[in-house]
Amino acid sequence: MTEQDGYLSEAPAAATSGGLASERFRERAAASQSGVVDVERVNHLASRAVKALNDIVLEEAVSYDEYNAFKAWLIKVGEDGEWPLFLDVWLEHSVEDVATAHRDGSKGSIEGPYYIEDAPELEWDGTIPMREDEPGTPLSFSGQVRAVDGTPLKDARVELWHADNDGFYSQFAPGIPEWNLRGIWAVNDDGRFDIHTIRPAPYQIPTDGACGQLIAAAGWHAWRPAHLHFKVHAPGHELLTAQLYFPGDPHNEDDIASAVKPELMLDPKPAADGKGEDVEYDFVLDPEA
Ligand code: MBD
Ligand code: FE
Repeated sequence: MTEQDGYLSEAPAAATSGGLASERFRERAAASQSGVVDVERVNHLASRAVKALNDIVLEEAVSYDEYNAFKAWLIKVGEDGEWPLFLDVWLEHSVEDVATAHRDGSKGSIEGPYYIEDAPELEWDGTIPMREDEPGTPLSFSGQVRAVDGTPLKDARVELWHADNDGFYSQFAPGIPEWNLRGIWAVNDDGRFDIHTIRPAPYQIPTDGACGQLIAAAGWHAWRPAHLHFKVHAPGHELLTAQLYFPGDPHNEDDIASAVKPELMLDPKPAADGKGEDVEYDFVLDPEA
């Protein structure tokens, strides 16, 4: 990764977006107590993690100065509430690969730190909640939800959330209406959806917190390419969590979160009515095990 000039003059404050992601995660974790308690498994994974770090210290001859800088940085990640951001940017992509390796249906991608449950439910061809003067290119996103055998899934629901034209997410940046650019659509009897929104901007992870400090210190860049986030649900089928991307984005090849896959690239066309862009994409869901 290399240093790059930003598109944005201002970045969201770590104190808001990173910290809020920690609060939201705590709320959801409390609701869904999955609890990893198998002693053998914890022993195995924790031992490997500790060994991996010790190996780095020994192989790289890490100094006390470096060790103390690492310690100070870890403390700051917690203070800034940036553990969800750090983990979702640098680790979740591997967890997602493992979780979905068995699938025959559509490729997925990471959820990231900015998903919120229970977004407004919209009519089947409805427009996502947005401000009256919402900046950005209009985008019509249509397609079909199917099973791997090709059957349309008429009970599917498509959830969409994404950043605005300045790269900010509602509920994680100040001054944006609560459910802006977040919605849930039921498909029609043919499994089809017809969603109206705007094109999101590329996203720069907060530069003023611990994650930004690491990025600057390592000479990396802080960018994710512009993306739409989805969760596609249908009874009896595995939940698909995905992100879709736009061709030509300067960061499709070096996403800081390593979450781009060739199957997730959209192909938008100028809209038939001359206003913005139209794009088609189908989601194929695997049956529940
Ligand atoms: C995002 O918007 C995102 O999708 C991920 C994965 C990480 C940080 C910000
Ligand atoms: Fe995102």
